[in-house]
Amino acid sequence: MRTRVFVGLGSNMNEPLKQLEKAVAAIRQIPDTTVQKLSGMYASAPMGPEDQPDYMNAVVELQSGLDAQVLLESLQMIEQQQGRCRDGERWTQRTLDLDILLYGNDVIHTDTLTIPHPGMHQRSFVLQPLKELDATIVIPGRGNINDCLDGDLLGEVINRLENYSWP
Ligand code: ROI
Repeated sequence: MRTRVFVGLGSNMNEPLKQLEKAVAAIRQIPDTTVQKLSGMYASAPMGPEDQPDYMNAVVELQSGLDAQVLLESLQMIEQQQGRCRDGERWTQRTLDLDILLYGNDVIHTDTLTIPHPGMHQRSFVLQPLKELDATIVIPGRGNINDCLDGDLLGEVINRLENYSWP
């Protein structure tokens, strides 16, 4: 059985756009997993400390037969391959961030994984690209995506790169 999964991508170091493109190429290699759709590419001001470069953000839709924890480990391996170090401070710049946003309609709380991704319902750099993929999404525990977008967003400015197309 395969599950519909949405993964958020973010980068603000070492050519962020290339980092996201490389990450999607790597995600395509994850076993028992296919990329169904890619959102547009978004430039966004940093949420959190402002003394860091702007981000590139996007969302990918997958079908995966992997369970959420195994998928998480595959994504963390890709983060590491692209030079992410996790020992630094929270909410600072990063070469690559891959977050499982939604895993079917599952609600998961373990030591390593919280799904839906905490905070996603308030981040326009997640909600806007997600809405492009499916405007009818319901975030378990948070409601309809449009209601989230009309709600209490943590106000970063985001900008869709209208001329961008994925390689
Ligand atoms: N801000 C933006 N705009 N995009 C991100 O992907 C992002 N990721 C983060 C923090 C530092 C919270 N801020 C971000 O982890």
